Amino acid sequence: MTASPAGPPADFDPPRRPDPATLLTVQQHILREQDRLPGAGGEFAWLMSGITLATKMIAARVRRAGLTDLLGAAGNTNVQGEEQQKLDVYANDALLHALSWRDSVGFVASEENERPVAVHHGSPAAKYAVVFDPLDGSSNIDVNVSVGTTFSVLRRPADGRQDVSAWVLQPGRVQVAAGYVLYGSSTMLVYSIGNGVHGFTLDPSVGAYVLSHEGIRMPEQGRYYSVNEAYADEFPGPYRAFLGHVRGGGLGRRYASRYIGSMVADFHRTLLKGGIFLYPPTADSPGGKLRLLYEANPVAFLAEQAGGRATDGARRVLDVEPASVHQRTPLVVGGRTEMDAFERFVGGPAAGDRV
Ligand code: AHM
Ligand code: MG
Repeated sequence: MTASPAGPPADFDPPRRPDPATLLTVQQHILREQDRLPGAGGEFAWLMSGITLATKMIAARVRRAGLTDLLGAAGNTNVQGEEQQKLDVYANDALLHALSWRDSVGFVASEENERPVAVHHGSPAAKYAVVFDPLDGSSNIDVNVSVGTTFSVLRRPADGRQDVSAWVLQPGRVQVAAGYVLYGSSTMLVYSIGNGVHGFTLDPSVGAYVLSHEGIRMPEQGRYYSVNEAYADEFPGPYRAFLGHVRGGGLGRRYASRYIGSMVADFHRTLLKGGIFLYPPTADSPGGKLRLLYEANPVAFLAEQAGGRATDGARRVLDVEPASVHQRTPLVVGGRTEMDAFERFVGGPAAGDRV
């Protein structure tokens, strides 16, 4: 028993400090990290728990996709004119549902909804907008290849404006948090609130995302380049010249190509192993295919936080001022060596503008 300084011995044990060697869940990590965000209280962690809950629901469905009646098209087309998969619909509903319980969420915008959805917009408690692609790479579902969810959290406009444009159409550099969940051979959540990039692996036996990759740094040079080379004849000349330079050994080593066709999976490899991922302008998509707000911006934020860079071929992705919710952009993202070389061929932010 512990002796109390002024009286009889205490009838309780001293506090038990958490053992740093024990498991750290993403919720504990967010609670620890959110102190860095000005004005964020418990509601930010509660918002993020909506994303972790919904993505665990999505992961459970993805894991059982071949066992249920969920494979194949739902018979609808989304705003991009693409066929919606049933899992797209489920994933979108899961995120919308989970976030609609969070008072701090004013608006959500999703790849699967033509217009942003007002959640608690108008309430003084509403501090954030959340934009997401609920199931990226969904054409890969039927063949059991990795897919992902991407998300970005934006703060409500500082000037008090209440129009949806002011809430949602903000440049990526002001993202409060961004991340993705990769439904791969394991399910991983990777996120940043501007203090490095941290990865958590879903332990299905306990249903928690557990810290597995703290402080991820993108290698300065990798061994892979990642692009849909079937479209190479349509790429602008400087892109083709850059790829020829890489193949020809111009970066001082032999590169291999890797292309999954799920941006989250291709980016995840680039983040961990280095190299470069490109979705250039093509004849079909002269402005690029990927979406700025909920695909390119989260990935660009994570890349910069991990020591890499991201450009649209002319500008830093995070500096692009969005004009519409589903705006597309070319995207080139990678480690320092590859991005330096890319920018010598294609252009990009001047060195002084880089973060
Ligand atoms: P989606 O949002 O309709 O799933 O499309 C985005 C996906 C990305 O995950 C991937 O990088 C790209 O489309 C692949 O496109 P392509 O088949 O033209 O190479
Ligand atoms: Mg997508």
